[in-house]
Amino acid sequence: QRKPRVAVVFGGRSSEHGVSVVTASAVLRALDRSKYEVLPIGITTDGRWALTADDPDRMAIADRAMPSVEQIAESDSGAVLLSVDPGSREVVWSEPGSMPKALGEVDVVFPLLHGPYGEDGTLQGMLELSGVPYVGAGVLASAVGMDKEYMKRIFISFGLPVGPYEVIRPREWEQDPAAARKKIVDLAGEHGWPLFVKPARGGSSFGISKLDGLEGLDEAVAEARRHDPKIIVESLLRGREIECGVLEFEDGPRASVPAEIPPVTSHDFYDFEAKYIDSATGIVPAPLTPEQTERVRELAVRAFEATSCEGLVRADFFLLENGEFVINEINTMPGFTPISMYPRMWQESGVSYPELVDRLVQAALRRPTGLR
Ligand code: G1L
Repeated sequence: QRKPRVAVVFGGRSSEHGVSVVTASAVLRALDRSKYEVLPIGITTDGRWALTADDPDRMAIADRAMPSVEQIAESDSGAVLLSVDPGSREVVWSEPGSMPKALGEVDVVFPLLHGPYGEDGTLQGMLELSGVPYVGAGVLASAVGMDKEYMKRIFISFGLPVGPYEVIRPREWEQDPAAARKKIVDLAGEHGWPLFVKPARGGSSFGISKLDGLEGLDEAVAEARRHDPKIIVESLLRGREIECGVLEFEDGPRASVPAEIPPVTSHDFYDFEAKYIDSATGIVPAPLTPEQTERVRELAVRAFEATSCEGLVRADFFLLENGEFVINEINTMPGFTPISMYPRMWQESGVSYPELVDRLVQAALRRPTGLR
């Protein structure tokens, strides 16, 4: 019997292109070759799809420089769109103006892409249409994970505690900015300054401002609106930052031991890897009481279920001074090198990195394709 063929898709037109290549390097290294065939597919920084060398060593950080798909592309399709044939599950690409070419059959896709078209549900939608199973969150959970407003609405409706916030929609700001400003000022009136003004969608830290008072409010809104016409304003949550990983096992999702992210002091030195790979800083397991640990693990699994996640999720919380947990966000595509928080939390829970990668592929292969 033929081994399942896993297509690892990585790189892409994102500021985190290099992080994605480094992550793909680790995933390619961890995939059990006696069990799976592997097809590495890179996306260049200008959006062309290419078959790349199956050579994890060439995809690592070298001399403090991030690797790129350009460096390891073997056959560059020149195509801007790759698709998967729904009948044959054959990966095909077409160069503008010529016939589509087949790359080979795939049984499951492992998407390692950041930002728009990677983790917002659009790539996932393309794979749904193709009938190919893929690792991680589906269309809805991916899209919800990228929209801070709907994420909070779902948390609230499932009884998960969230912090104070307001949403300003595009037309609210355009048609009645005074009323929109009042919503923001009233939030501060009730919960105090500072406030954080953020684009509602997009996972990165671009476009975020901290407001200590009325001064700079319009500029903060304008800056966030440059990234997304819908913005969200959040109160500062004072407390400890706690994260928890959820992973889908054969019998359902389970929570890892939680981790704590110590507060950053302004003069903290960030080394190159810590900054890009979300590593080193976290304390695993988090120093919590057994009751606190149980509580946060229960909330993390509930967040996974509430957003109908699949495969995995990292849930991020604040532990407030009054002892209550508040959920800040979920991440359907968390940092995923062996030294990133999510794999570290599972390592500490008895699941090694290769086992983690294998469980994710197996969970994807179990999931039904087509109408569901
Ligand atoms: F497929 C998984 F497992 F769901 C998955 C996909 C992507 C887990 C983690 C990630 N993370 C990334 O792709 C990234 C953080 C490296 C994007 Cl730059």
